[in-house]
Amino acid sequence: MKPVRIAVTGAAGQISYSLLFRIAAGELLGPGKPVILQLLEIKEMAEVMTGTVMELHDCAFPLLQDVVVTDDPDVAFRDADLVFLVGAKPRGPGMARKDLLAANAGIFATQGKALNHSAKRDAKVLIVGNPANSNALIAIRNAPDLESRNFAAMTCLDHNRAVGMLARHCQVPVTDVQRIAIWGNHSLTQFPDLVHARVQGEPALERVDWDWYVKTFIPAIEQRGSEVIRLRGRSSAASAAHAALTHMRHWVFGTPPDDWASMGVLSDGSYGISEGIVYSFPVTVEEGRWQIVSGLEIDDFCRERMTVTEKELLEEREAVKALL
Ligand code: NAX
Repeated sequence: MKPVRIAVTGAAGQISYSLLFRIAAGELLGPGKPVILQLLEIKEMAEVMTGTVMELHDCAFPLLQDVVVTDDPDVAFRDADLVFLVGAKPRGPGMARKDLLAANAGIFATQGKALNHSAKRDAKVLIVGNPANSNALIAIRNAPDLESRNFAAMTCLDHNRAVGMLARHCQVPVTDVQRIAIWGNHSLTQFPDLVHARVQGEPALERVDWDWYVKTFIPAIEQRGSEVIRLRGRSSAASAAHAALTHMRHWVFGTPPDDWASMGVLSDGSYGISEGIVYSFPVTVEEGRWQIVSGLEIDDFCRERMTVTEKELLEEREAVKALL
């Protein structure tokens, strides 16, 4: 069977250390699909990469047909079917989000160009590296020959965090929670929406106290990433890798019936959100194509929060406009 070519950037980093092994084990595409990993890293990480590839070989994964390691984005993305853009510069001490944006913008412009040149025309590209939404926008704008709908920023980790927290609060299995939505930016301004969510088929807000939702749940989800850093001393890695797998599985195989995923996609003006920013919406996926969930009623409470995060994304776009 023809192998699927999967490119991963930042392959020596901590998210990739979990992601690569799960892909090679068949957890992304299932047991029948051989894969070739095409791994991009900067030169300085060559030794770490060699060690990581030794470990991949030492697993003797039956599905892993080949591993390519390179510091050239064109080689990493050549004929790629699925692409995980994980690699980015981390936020340094005292570094503002704006500085992080500037530091990473160049990387995603270069990689967008290389994708345009080398990847399969229908490659699905998931942007994980932060600031993920604006990095996705930069990649889209630098890959004019690829459809913008083939790029998405990852807000699945925020979504999964919200599902987990709501399920624990209601003391139900996570499978009983549906239709959570993350709106906007993968940042502190994101809006985790329970207004449209369901628990065991009933509106979630009939199962939880409004005060708990507004004063505990929303801030906890928004700040979950920082809390993990505070406690672990490093940012979320295994949960981020799991979210990347989940996002890509939804994209390839579809979302479960009656449920949604959250994906950062190029806004088409849905729900009055400005066009031309990468904004997280609730989506459903069928036959490899996502669609923004339509027809949701947006009350003043939701609108206010959706606008705050939209405004932040517009500011980020302004900050990187030279690269768009
Ligand atoms: P690490 O710092 O462990 O790894 C990043 C790797 O990227 C490093 O090995 C670095 O050498 C490599 N890299 C840097 N520039 C590169 C380039 N031009 N080409 C290829 N590789 C390059 O970070 P890790 O914890 O793995 O996180 C990766 C990214 O994911 C970060 O930007 C992080 O902020 C972001 N996250 C995004 C999340 C999301 O939900 N969207 C959640 C988790 C995570 O915080």
